[in-house]
Amino acid sequence: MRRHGIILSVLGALALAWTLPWAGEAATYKPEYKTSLVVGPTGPWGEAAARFADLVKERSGGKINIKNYFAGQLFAGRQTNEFLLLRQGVADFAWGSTINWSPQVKELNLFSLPFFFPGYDALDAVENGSAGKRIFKIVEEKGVIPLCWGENGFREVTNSKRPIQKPGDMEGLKLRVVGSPIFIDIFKAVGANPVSMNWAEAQTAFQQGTVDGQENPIVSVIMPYKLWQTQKHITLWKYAIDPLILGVSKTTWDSFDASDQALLRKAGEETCAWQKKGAREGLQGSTAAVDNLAKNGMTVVSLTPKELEAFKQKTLGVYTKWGQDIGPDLIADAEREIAKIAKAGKR
Ligand code: X2X
Repeated sequence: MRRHGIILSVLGALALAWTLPWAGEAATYKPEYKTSLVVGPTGPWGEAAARFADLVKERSGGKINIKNYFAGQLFAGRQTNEFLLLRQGVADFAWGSTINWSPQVKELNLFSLPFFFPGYDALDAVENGSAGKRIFKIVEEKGVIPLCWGENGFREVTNSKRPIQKPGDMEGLKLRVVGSPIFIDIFKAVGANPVSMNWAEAQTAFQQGTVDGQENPIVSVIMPYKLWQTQKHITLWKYAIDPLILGVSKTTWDSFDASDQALLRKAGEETCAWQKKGAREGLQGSTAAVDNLAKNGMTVVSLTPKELEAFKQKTLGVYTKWGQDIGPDLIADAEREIAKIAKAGKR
């Protein structure tokens, strides 16, 4: 009996010795976790990153210290490599645009299908429904843990040459697009001359006038970057939506204990909700954002349903070409959600 007791206590001591380094694992957290962003600190996208870092630092008692690397500092190359950086653990976190991740996660091109999402309700339904959950699962299987959906926004086209009202107005316009192939197809289809370029380089191209235009959301990008300084015309056509995903490298994620994972999830969800609201400010149920563009000297073109249809017709080939890559089931799933929203009289 006594011997038994000794053996047990020896085993107990061994077990304790074994667990001690693990119990002290908090001490082995990295001194700094890196977050990648394509954009700068101004606007809802960049501000959300700062807010998330502050929240996590505060709630973890300073244990999880996130530093934001704005304006593409971490990838020092192509912005469409951001997902790879996460996968390799070069970036621990990213507030990533689904466009930039789409070369690695083909299903994310769903959001770039031209004129597919009629409005915010449809988008929310797809993100929160089974299609969104499937996409998160795919992202996770590829080595990135998605915490929540954020938003860059609906993308509108701007240029320095002329108002765009019909596909013919695109003729000869050199438009900067992201280096994700579906955008080349879309803009060739509507008659423009698309050139892919990183966002950082695009700034110089706008200044020097080596490109005529670009496409990006109003509140998250056009306003913080004051694009009216180089481009006087904007056409509101909501042709594509650009959600963000707050993602964590799986290697980094697995190094956190369960309670810190829960902390990060909760802080992420709260920050994403705040960020989405900010990205829609002045666009949903208000014209404040568009008014602001006009005040800054832009001519604003709104398209009638018939005019929109003319652009839509031009881009039908994009569906044929990209449908297989995105996945017909995923598209059908999203279409069902969008139809439900329309039936409820919303968009
Ligand atoms: O590069 C862009 O256009 C931007 C900022 O919207 C993205 O990162 C997709």
